[in-house]
Amino acid sequence: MSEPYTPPAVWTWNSANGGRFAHINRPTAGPTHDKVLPVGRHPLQLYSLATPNGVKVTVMLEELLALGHAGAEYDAWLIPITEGAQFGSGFVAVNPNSKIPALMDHSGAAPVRVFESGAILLYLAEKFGALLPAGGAARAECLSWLFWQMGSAPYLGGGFGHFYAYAPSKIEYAIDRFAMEAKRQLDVLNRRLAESRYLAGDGYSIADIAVWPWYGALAKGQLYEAGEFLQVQDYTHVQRWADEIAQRPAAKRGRMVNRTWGPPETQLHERHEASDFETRTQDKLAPPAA
Ligand SMILES: N[C@@H](CCC(=O)N[C@@H](CS)C(=O)NCC(=O)O)C(=O)O
Repeated sequence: MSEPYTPPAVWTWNSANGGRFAHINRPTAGPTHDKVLPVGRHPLQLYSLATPNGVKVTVMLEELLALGHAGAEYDAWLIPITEGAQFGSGFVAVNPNSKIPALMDHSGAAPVRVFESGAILLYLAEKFGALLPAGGAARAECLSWLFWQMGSAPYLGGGFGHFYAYAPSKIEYAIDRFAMEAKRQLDVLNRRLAESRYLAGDGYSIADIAVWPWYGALAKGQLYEAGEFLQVQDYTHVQRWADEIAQRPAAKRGRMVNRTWGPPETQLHERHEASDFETRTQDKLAPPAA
């Protein structure tokens, strides 16, 4: 890759472009290999990884269980995306877009597939009648913030995060453009949270569950090591909201599920029973101490 760059008449794929995820990126869709997905004993089968998009769904499921919805019991299977597991035939049948999270609901006469984290949150909220206001202005506000997240986070992750943390060279123009947008988005949230305890109003909802794993983590300096660069401490209302959600037991549990990095006590590679949080899978798999 050289600068300045003049695009050719027809784009061609340079599979080794130096980006951190170049080995899994490609310009075509569809499966690369045959792979049947495992199915556990619960009606809800989640295929995911503890990235911010994955954590939305595991926090939601843990919140539903905490509210007493026993039907929200789930098996969470690990999809290691850096190894290309999202391109297996079974996964692509659940999500033709080959990205985590993806959910199968086996509770009805015919299985239902749901992909896109926002669609999964809405599906679960409607299925259990929880964490989404029933109608009127409150529901409209909740859905507005939910869809704000779905539209905004690609600028944060695919824009700012990519060019600040993952691109093979630092391009000032790209970092400037997306740092400005990331700070603008933080300010949008900060102004809303100055006037409202939660995004949709007084009640915690799927809007908070969608936004917290991205912007709560960003505000606490846990994304892209960009806390100082973006001066995240200045967004005091986002800080207050992020700290409050981080204290919720379901948020603490949800962020552990399908997590394979960080301190061992923060990881639960697969989740099949509530008791897995006490006897974590990797503990069972770990060789006995010498
Ligand atoms: N809009 C999607 C985005 C999902 C997404 O980007 N997932 C990433 C991990 S956070 C992924 O699976 N990437 C694998 C790939 O791009 O091959 C959602 O919210 O569900």
